[in-house]
Amino acid sequence: MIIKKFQADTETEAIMLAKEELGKDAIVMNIKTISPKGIYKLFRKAFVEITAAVDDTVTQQPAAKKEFTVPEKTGFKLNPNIIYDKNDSSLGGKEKKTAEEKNDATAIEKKLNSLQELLEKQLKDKQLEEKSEEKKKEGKNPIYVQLIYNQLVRNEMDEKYVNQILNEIENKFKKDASIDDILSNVYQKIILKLGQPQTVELLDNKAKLVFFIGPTGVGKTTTIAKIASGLKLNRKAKVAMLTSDTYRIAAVEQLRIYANILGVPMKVIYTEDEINEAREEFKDHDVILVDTAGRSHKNRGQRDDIEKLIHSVNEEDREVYLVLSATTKYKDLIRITESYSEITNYRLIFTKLDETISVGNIFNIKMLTNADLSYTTYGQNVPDDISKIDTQETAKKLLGGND
Ligand SMILES: Nc1nc2c(ncn2[C@@H]2O[C@H](COP(=O)(O)OP(=O)(O)O)[C@@H](O)[C@H]2O)c(=O)[nH]1
Ligand SMILES: [Mg+2]
Repeated sequence: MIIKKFQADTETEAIMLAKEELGKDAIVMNIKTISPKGIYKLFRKAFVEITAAVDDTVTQQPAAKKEFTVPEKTGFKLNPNIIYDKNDSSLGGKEKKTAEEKNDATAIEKKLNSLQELLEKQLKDKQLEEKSEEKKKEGKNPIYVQLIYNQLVRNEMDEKYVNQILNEIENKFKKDASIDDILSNVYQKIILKLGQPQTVELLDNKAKLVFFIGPTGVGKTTTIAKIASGLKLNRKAKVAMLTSDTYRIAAVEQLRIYANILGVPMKVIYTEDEINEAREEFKDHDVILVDTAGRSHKNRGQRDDIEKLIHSVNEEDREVYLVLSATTKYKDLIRITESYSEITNYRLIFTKLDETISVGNIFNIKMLTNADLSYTTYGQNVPDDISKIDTQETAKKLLGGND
């Protein structure tokens, strides 16, 4: 798809320019009358800007707009990726305007603005399209697959994994497969790859040690308070808390405040020996939640401390959760997960989902680490803003719009 803007004194002239350059198949996507503002009024009169496009990749014109609409029943909402039709009068592609239309200037302006937004989206799609040229050539249902590809990449899924999924499903389809078929297949693949979430499991007659590790500020302490509350209120578990985050006084105080509110005991541990003492002290408890300091990859001592602490507890008596913020850049998430992988296995908690619309990184990091997903948090409210990750909802968000 080639999309270009043409300016001329009149609409007809602008259209002629477009046809000259893009050929007779060029379609008009948007027409705008531009009145120069401020000082430019003195030098320029109003002119017309049209946006025209021609499809240079697909030989058969994918004219049927409705083919791109996802059937209601799937519940998916694809972002608009509409191929405009020059016969669609709502696009203003007519040569002559009636007097009423001219009077209704604000309504038209509104319409054009929203078209502009769609157009910008399309331009973005075009860039994504170029990246996936190869994919397109081999695809049996190139348009549908392309559409799904664009959507997943727009939601920040790594192209590597998007290709992997699409390669897995494509071959199974005949040429006449509907977008609904393909979509539900991709949806199922995503859910399968996200896997079964795992959350805190209690032991029969022993205290389970649950460690929370991860960078500073991602929400470890807040998440511990949320989980503690859930275990206490919903599961009637006897909860205790420890913290080894002794680098900042405020961090200790923060956990102490939550412990007081929840009415659970809390202790500060400085050494490996102290964790053993605390385990002895809380041996009649069901679960001991352990807060840790955000480990700096530069600080070797800090890293060794966490490693020692975790490995002082038998694997079957412990669970380790790596807490990550969904707002962290993909590159940084890769670096963080890799550095924690050096010291332990873990499950993944994603926090701050309320602060981002893209859930692609959840999928990416799941694929990269092959760790189990567990909880997501979506706000600062303790204890409400947490739940076990809903993989169906995540898959829908990946395939759907950003709302
Ligand atoms: N918006 C949002 N903020 C969160 C969420 N979880 C934690 N926070 C906030 O992030 C900040 C750091 O949280 P904290 O638990 O101290 O992080 P820690 O350093 O990893 O222990 C605090 O202001 C929290 O209220 C969440 O799910 N959404
Ligand atoms: Mg903390």
